[in-house]
Amino acid sequence: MNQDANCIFCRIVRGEIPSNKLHEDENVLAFHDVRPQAPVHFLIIPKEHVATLYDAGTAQQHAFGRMLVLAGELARKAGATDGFRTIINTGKVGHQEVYHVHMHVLGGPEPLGSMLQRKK
Ligand code: DGP
Repeated sequence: MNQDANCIFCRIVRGEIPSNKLHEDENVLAFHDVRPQAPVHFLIIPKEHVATLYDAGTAQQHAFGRMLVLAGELARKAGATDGFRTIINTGKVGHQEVYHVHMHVLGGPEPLGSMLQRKK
């Protein structure tokens, strides 16, 4: 599996940086965001290092499909039972901070919050 020695999220996958995990399987990991923007805010990532959605290909189809399939199940378990937002930031214009693909899942009573406004 492709990994990047210095990537923060690869280091979380390897257990070198602690995270508050919601789910782990062969291909994906889900953990709470360290800077929550909503009452429920977690990230789902592929375990393989893929920097951005620009770098995605058929090799990632299974893991990326798994990320989408897990979003609702994990959102419900985390307490977001009335809906949620999914956001994948890509590149500079997309305000991507961590260059390892991740899907934000934001829910709870006020999930809109500052996520779409921040950094403007
Ligand atoms: P962005 O790349 O802008 O889509 O967002 C990156 C998110 O990653 C941001 O909401 C904060 C979160 N984050 C960054 N470093 C860590 C970390 O070490 N642990 C956890 N749990 N979240 C992190």
